[in-house]
Amino acid sequence: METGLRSASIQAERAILAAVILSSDDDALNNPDPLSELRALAETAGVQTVGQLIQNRHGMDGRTCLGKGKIQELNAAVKELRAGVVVFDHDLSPSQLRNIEKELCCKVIDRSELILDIFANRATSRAAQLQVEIAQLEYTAPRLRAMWSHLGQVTGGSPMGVGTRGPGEQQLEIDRRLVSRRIVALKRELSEVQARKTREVQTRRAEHFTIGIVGYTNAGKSTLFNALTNGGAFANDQLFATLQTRTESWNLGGGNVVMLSDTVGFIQRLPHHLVASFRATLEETVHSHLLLLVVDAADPNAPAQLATVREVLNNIGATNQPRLVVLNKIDKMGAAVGPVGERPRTVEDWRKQEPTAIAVSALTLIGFDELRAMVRGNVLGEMREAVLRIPLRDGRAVDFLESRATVTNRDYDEMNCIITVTLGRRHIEQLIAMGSRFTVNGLPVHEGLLALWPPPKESFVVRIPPHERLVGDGA
Ligand SMILES: Nc1nc2c(ncn2[C@@H]2O[C@H](COP(=O)(O)OP(=O)(O)OP(=O)(O)O)[C@@H](O)[C@H]2O)c(=O)[nH]1
Ligand SMILES: [Mg+2]
Repeated sequence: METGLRSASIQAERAILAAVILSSDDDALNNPDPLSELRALAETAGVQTVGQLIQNRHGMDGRTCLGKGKIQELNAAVKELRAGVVVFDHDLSPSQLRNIEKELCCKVIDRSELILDIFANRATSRAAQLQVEIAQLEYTAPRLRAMWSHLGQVTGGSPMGVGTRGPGEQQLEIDRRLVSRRIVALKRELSEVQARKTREVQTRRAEHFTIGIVGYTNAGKSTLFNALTNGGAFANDQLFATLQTRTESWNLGGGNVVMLSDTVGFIQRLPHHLVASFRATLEETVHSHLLLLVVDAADPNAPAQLATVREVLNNIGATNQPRLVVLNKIDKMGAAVGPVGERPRTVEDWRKQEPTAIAVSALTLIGFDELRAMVRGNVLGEMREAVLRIPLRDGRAVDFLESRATVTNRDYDEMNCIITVTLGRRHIEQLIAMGSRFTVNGLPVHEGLLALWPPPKESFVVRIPPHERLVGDGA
C-alpha cells in the first residue's frame, strides 16, 4: 500500500502563533515565555515565526477560541506581517476552525495538526508511516467538512473540480466513506507490523535484560544512547529528532551486557490519536525490564515535563518495571533562567523531589560511572551465594557463570558439575532463558529462586485469567 501522508504545506510559510492563557493555568501564567514550545515545534516544521499573540481569559471562546476583538487584531497582524498561516497552541474543534478561517484570510492549523505534520514529514519506517497516516485520517476526517465548506466559499464551488456538484452532503459522505475504508486497510497492515514487532521484542526480552530510554522530546535521550552504546541514533537540537526506536547493546562492565532502546520523545498534550497508533513504536518501552526517565534538568519546565512523561507511561501501560530518573544536561544547569519559584535550580534541589535520581551529562559524560553502577544493581538484583548443580554436558552454562558471576568452588559427581557461586537473580533467569536445566541449593530451579529472593511482603496479588493459567500449568 502506498503512503498517503499529507503535508499541511506550511513549510517556509510566515506564521503567527496564537494562544489563550486561562486564568486557572498557573504554569502558563508563571512562564515568562509560554509559547516557546509551540515556537520550537513550528521551527521543526520548517515554519518561520513572524509574530505571536496571547490573550489572557477566564475561558476559551466557544466560537473562535480567542475573543472577537483579538481575532480582529490577529487579522490585522496577518495582513501587516504578510503571514501565510496562523498556528493555535490548542486543539480546535472543527467548528472553531471553520469560524476562525472565515475571519482570517490565511491558513489556520492547530497544535495537533502541527505535530502530525512534523511526524508526517519525518516518518521513514513503514510502521511510523502507517501510524501517522491513521492518526492524520482520524484527526482530519471530521475536519473535512470544515475545510471544504471554507474552500467552497472561496472558490464558489467544489474544491474537487470538474464533475462534482459543489461540496454537498453527498460528496462529503462519499469522502467520509473513502476515509474510513482507508483507515480499516491501514489498521490491518499496522496490526501485522505490530504483531511482528511484539514477537521481536518478546524474544529480545527473554534473551536479554532490556532497558528503554524514555523522556520528554529534546531531553537528550539519543545523545545519552549514543554515548552509552556504539551509537548511530540521530541527535539534534530540535523537537522529535527521533521517530524510530533503535536498539543496541550496552556493556555495563563485569560481563554484563544489556539491550538499550532509544525511543520517540513525549510532549505535553500529545494528540491522543497519535499515542494510540504509536503503540508499535512504544512496544520496547512497555515491555522493557527497566526504564530510564531522562530529564533535561536545565529546562525551566523540567518538572512539568517529567510529570507528562510519567502520565504517558501510565497511559500506555508501561507500569510493570522499575523506573530510574536520570537528570541530564547538568553541565548547563547553572545557566537555567526564569523566575524563582518552586522550580529546582541545582541537583540538590532536584534530589528533594527525586531522591534516587542520578545526575549526568550526556555531552561531558559526568555521572556515567554512577549510572552504570545503579543500572548494574538493578539488573542483577541483590547478590546471593548458592550451590548450582548443572549437568556436565551443559558446558555453556558453566562458562556463563565463570564469566559473569563469582565462582568460589567447583565439584563434580558422575553426571553434574556442582558450583558454589555468588550471583544475582538475573543470572539465574538468563540461564533459564538459555534453556539450561539445573537445581539451586538442591531445589528445582523456580523454587530455589523464590527461596533465595522471596517476593516482598506487600507484593501485588496478581489475578491470572483462566486461559493463561492453563498455559502456565501445562508448561
Ligand atoms: N549541554 C548539554 N546538551 C545536551 C546534553 N545532552 C543532549 N544535549 C543536547 O540536547 C539536544 C537534544 O538532544 P537529543 O539527544 O537529540 O534529544 P532527544 O531526547 O533524543 O530528542 P528527541 O529525539 O527530539 O525527542 C542536542 O542539541 C544535544 O546536543 C547534555 O548533557 N548537555
Ligand atoms: Mg532522540
